[in-house]
Amino acid sequence: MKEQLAQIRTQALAAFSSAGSPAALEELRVKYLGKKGELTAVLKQMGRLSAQERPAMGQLANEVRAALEDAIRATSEKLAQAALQQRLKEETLDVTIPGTPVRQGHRHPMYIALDEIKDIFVGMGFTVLDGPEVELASYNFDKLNADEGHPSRDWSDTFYFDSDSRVMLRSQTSPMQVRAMETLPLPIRIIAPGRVYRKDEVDATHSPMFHQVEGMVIDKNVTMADLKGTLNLLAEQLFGKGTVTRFRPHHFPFTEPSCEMDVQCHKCGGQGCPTCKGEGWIELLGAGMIHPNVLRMSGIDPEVWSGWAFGMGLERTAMRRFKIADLRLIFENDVRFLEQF
Ligand code: 2NM
Repeated sequence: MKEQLAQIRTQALAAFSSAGSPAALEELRVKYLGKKGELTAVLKQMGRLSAQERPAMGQLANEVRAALEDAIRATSEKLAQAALQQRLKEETLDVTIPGTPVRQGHRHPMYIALDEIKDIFVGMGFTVLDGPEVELASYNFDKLNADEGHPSRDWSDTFYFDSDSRVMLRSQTSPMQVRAMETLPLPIRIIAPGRVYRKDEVDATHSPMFHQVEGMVIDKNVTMADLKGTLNLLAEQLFGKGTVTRFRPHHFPFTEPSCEMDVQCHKCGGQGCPTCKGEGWIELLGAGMIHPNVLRMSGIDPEVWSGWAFGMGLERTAMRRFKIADLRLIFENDVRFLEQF
C-alpha cells in the first residue's frame, strides 16, 4: 500500500504538471481524487489494515492527498496566468497606429450660389419660403393663368400622379408664390427656391429634376423700374460690380409685360465666344409684371396692388457663377469636383 501511495503521488504530480488546460487538469483531479479516483480506491482498502499499521498509513495517505491538492492549486494558478497572458497578447491595441481617415464631403457649389442669392434678397427685405414638391395642378397652372391648352400642361412634359391631371410634381416654384399671395398679408416680398420636375431627357443642358429660384414683390405703385433695379442689383452682387445686363421682351402666361434678363458674357465681354455661343450675352432669368388675372385669382385687387416676379434656373446660375462647363458635373456629386469651390 505504501508503494501504491508513492506511485500515485509520482504519477499524479507528473500528470498535473504537464496538464495543458484547466479542463485537462480537472479531468486529472477526478482521475486521482474523485469518488472513483485512484487515491480514493487505496483509501477504501484501509479497513483491511491492522490497527497498528493504520495510523501511519492514514497519515501517509493524507500527506499524498495534501500534496496532490497543492499541486492542483498551483497548476491551476499557472494555467490561469498563462491564459491571461495569452488574452492580453491577442487583444493588444496599438493606440499609436494612425486612424483610417474619414473622407469629408463638401458643400455643393449650387447650394453655395443659392446661399449667396438668399443673402442678397434677405438683405433687401425678402423672406425665403419653402413649399411642397407634390403640387395641385390648380396651383401650378390654373392660378398662374396657364389656360387648359397650355403646352407645359401636356402629359409629355409633366409628371402627373393621377389620370385627371390634378396632382403633379411641380414644374416650377411659382405655386409657392400663389400660396404666398393667398395667405400672407400685403405687401409681400418673397423668394421661393426649390426642386422642380419636367419630363426631359438628361443631356449637357437638361435634367428631369432641377432647381429654381422664383421671387416676387407685391406692393402699391410697384413698377417695371423696381423689377429692373432689383434684378440689376442681384446680377452685380452675384457676378461682381460692373456686370452689364440687358432686358429683352418675352412672353409668360403669368406676367404682362414679360421680359428676359441677360448678363454680358464674362468670358469675352460681349464680343461673342464659345461660352456665350457667339451671342455676347447669356440668359439669366425670366421676369415680368404679375398679370392682373393672377392677382385677381389669389384675391388681390389689381386696381390697388401691383407686383413683379422672376424665375431663374439655379443650376445654370451656379454654372455661370463658378464657371462650370457641363451641367452633368452639377448632378454627379464627385467630391473631387465639389472640393474645388
Ligand atoms: C418666371 C418668369 C416670370 C413668376 C410669376 C409668378 C407669380 F406667381 F407671381 F405669378 N411667380 N413666378 C415668373 C415670372 C416666373 O420664370 C421664368
